[in-house]
Amino acid sequence: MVGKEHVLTDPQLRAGYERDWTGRFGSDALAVVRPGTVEQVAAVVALCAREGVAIVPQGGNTGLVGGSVPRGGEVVLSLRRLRELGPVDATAGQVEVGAGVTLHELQEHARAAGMEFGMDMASRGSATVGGMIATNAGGSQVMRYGSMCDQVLGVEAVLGSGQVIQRLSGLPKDNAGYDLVGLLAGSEGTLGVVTRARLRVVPRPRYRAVALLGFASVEGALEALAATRAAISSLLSADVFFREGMELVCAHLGSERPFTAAAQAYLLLEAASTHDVAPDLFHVLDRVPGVLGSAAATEPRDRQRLWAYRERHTEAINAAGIPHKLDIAVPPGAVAAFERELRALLAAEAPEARLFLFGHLAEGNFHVNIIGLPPEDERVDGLVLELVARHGGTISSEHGVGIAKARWLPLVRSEADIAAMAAVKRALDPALVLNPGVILGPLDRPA
Ligand code: 2HG
Ligand code: ZN
Repeated sequence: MVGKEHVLTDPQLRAGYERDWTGRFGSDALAVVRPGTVEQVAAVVALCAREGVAIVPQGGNTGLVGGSVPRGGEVVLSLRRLRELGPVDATAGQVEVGAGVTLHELQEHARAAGMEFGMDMASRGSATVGGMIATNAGGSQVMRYGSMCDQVLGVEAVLGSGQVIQRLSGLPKDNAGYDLVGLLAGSEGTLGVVTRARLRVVPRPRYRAVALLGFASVEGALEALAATRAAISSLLSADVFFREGMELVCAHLGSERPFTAAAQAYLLLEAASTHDVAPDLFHVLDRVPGVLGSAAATEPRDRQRLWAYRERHTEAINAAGIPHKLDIAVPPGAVAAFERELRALLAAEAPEARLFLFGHLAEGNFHVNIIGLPPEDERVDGLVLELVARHGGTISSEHGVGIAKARWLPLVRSEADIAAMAAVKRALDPALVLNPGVILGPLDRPA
C-alpha cells in the first residue's frame, strides 16, 4: 500500500519512532508505516481496522504524555511524509499544508510571504502541524492568538473506519452541521488521523521587544503581567520560571545569569507588532513595583539569548534525569497559592525529589517537572493533580492527556462528560484501533 521501503520493521530503523523525547515512554512497534498520501493513510487505517491492529499516529515525536509512541505491538503511523506547503493566501489570511510540515517550516513559509503563523514553541524544529492539531498545542503566544484549535480553519482527516472527511473550504463562517474540525483538534489521534490542514496566518510583526524581570515571588510577576496587559495591546508572551530552573539552565548551558540580583520568580515578556513596541513596553515596565533585576532586548540575537533561559528548561531537565511531567493549568487567582502548596506537598511527600516549575503565566499553565522519582512511581503525580483539581484547574493544559494522565481524567471531567466522549470515540473509531488507551484509558473492544 505504501511501498515496501516505507514499512520499517528493522528494530534499528524503528528505534527513533518508538521512544519519546524524555525517555519515559515507549515500547516496540509492530512496524512503522510511512504513507505519502491521504489515500495511503486511509488504506492503512482501513486494513488495521479490519484486522483489529492498533495504530499510534505520530508526527514529529515531540509529545510528552506517551500518546505518540507505542505501548507494545502497535503500528506507528508516521505522517511526516505529508509535507506539502500550499500558497499563502494573503486576502483570506490562510495557508493549506500537509500534516507532516514542521512548525518551523510553516513559520518560514508564512514569513516568506510577508505573513506570520501565530504560534511558537521550543519544539518548532520537529513538532508537526498534524501533531499540533491532534494535541491542540499551545506554546508561548496563546495569550495573543489562542491555541492551535484557534488557528485551524479546516482539516482533511481519516476516521477510524478508513473514511476520509475533507473540510478545507476555508470559509470562516460555515455552520453546516457539527464542528468536526473542532472535535478533531485535541482528540490526540483517538478519533481520526489529520492529513492536511487549512490554517490562519496573521500580519507579520516586524518589531519585537523582550524583557526578563526578576521578582521575590510569583505575586510580583502576576502584578507585572496585569499592569502590562492592561496598558499595551501588543503583548505576545508572558512566560514564567523560577530560581531552580534559572540555575539549572545556566549550569547546563555554561552561561551567566542575565542579571546578578537574586530573584525567586522570573517573568519573560514579549511584545510584537507592525510598529515599534519597545518604547511602550519599557515605559510600562519602568513603573512596575518589586522588580529586583531586569534585562531587555530588541535585536533578534539578544531576544533569543533571553528566551533561551526559558526555552531550554526542557533539555536541561532531561540532562539532569528522567522527569515526571505534569502540564497543568490553574485560574490566575489560584496561581500563587498553588505554587506555595505544591512546594509544601513535595517537601512533605518526596523530599528527595527536585521540582522545576515553568510555563505560560497568562494562562496559569505550569509545567510541573519533577526529577528524582522512580519513572514508574506515580504516587506523587496523583497528589499533584489532586491539588490542581482542588484549585479549580485542569490536568491537561497544552500537551494532552495521552497515556500519562488518562487515569486522572475523572478529577476534572464528570461521568456524563466521559460517557459522551466515549460515545464519540465509538462512533468515529468503531473498531477502537486509533491510539487505544489515550485520553479515555482502556475501552471494551467490540465483540
Ligand atoms: C514548554 O513550554 C513546553 O517549553 C515543554 O510545553 C514543557 O518540558 C515541559 O514540561
Ligand atoms: Zn509549554
